[in-house]
Amino acid sequence: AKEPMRVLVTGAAGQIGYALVPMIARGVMLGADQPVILHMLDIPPATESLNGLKMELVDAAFPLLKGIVATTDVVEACTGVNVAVMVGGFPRKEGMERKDVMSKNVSIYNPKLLLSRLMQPLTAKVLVVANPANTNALILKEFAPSIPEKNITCLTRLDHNRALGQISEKLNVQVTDVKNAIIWGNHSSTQYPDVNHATVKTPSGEKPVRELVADDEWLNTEFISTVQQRGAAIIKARKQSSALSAASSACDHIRDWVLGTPEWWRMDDCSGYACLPSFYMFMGCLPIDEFSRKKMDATAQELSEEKTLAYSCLN
Ligand code: NAX
Repeated sequence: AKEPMRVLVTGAAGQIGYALVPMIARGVMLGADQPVILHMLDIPPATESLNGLKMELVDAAFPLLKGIVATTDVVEACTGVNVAVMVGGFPRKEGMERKDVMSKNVSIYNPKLLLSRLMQPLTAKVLVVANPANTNALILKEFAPSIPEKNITCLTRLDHNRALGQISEKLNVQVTDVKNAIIWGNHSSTQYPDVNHATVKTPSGEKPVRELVADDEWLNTEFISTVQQRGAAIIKARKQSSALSAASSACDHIRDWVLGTPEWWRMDDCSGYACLPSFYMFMGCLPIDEFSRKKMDATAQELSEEKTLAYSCLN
């Protein structure tokens, strides 16, 4: 039998945590034959709720779940983990400025304060989910040079999956038949969902999405804004932000990273940040038209502003 893998979920007592931990315990993230030990971290005000979650996990009797660490102690939570999903953070509340949220979150993701010495060995694969996800990942990377850069990523897979979902609905095809969509830039409303290279599997072979949709106007306007604004639409409908889709996409991200995938998908490594060089290197051979370039420049500009704001909060 395989050795259990230790998976840390920070902010486990929150909404995404509640959807995510059972998925991990069922093998959705690391495979149906991979035993796991869950490390769940939250802050002291969430202690009771974290314990309630632990009780539910015990009650669910997940065969793959070999242990549970539920704690508010960062060292205990981080020790020996193989995978770290960083969901813990402060959501923006009414009356709060962007800068207030940034300064709280940046301090959480500043490993000088928290993390750098804790990930031992430093081979853990880290996925930052908490917003601003790209910037939090950048802060983590910049202040924890001992964690290999390629091991720090952030979640854009939800946006990617949203793009696949929209195309699949529009064309009435299986979502698994839609391939090679790209999300460029920030996990925010400036992101650019790009289907210029995307295809759909049909009985007569792979066909470009643009050819099948045959409606450039829809692809260049409504499709893009629907994906960009999907998070806001969910908040409006549910009065709470996306949780199950975020949790499921986090599992997709880690699963494809650990187990591999033949598909294109965006695993933000936040290196170079505003220009994401290694991502561009991989994607560098793609032709980028003027429309796309403008959209990419706008989101790169936002990332660069966020970076400046984040640094001003640290000083
Ligand atoms: P919740 O507010 O329900 O949960 C957050 C949890 O984090 C709480 O239990 C809180 O006590 C805990 N927490 C706060 N500070 C902490 C710290 N220093 N250490 C450990 N835990 C801490 O939010 P939820 O809906 O679960 O969302 C979590 C984060 O995911 C938010 O920042 C949200 O914006 C972000 N999202 C990111 C997405 C993405 O695609 N990248 C999509 C979904 C989601 O909006």
